[in-house]
Amino acid sequence: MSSRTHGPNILLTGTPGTGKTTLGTELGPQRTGLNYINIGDVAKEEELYDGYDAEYHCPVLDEDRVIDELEEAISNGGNVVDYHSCEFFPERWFDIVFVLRTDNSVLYKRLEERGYTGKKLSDNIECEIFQTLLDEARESYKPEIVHELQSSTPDQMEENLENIANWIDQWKASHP
Ligand code: DAT
Repeated sequence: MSSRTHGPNILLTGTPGTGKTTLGTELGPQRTGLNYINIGDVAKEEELYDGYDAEYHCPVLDEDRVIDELEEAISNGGNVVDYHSCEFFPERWFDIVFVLRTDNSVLYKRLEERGYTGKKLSDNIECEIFQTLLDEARESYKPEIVHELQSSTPDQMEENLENIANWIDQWKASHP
């Protein structure tokens, strides 16, 4: 069983460009005392890859090694984890899951600005239209811990930050 000595574990998921990194970084140590973990960055630093995806021109994440790498930190609690997929994490890792959602036209602009074009751009927009990550989260975790958050505007970003910070305070108060 996990001890959660350092607080709750939060998963931020959603289509690339919906604001996970921005929200996770803002929530990080200064504001909430929680540790921010970007799975993509961890994989890059530790080279946790298993082959190369020729279609998307990117390395394939070695999910088992990611889990081994983070198991200890996660079981101590107090983490905000950011990744655009969620079904391969152990269900017991997370106390709450937030799925960020963005209006298609807004997301399109953000991904274009990031340099996405062609199939990579259209596949990610489709991923958002078909709410792929929301469905994946609802299938992988208890539906009552999965929450959809709108993340199209700066006001929504600020509102999400406040709501999550409040949730963390309440969790800490009820787990002394
Ligand atoms: P992700 O980590 O999900 O790929 P990001 O945090 O890198 O997304 O955000 C992508 C870009 O969009 C970045 O320039 C910040 C901006 N952004 C994200 N959420 C936003 C919001 N709710 N309002 C305005 N801009 C936002």
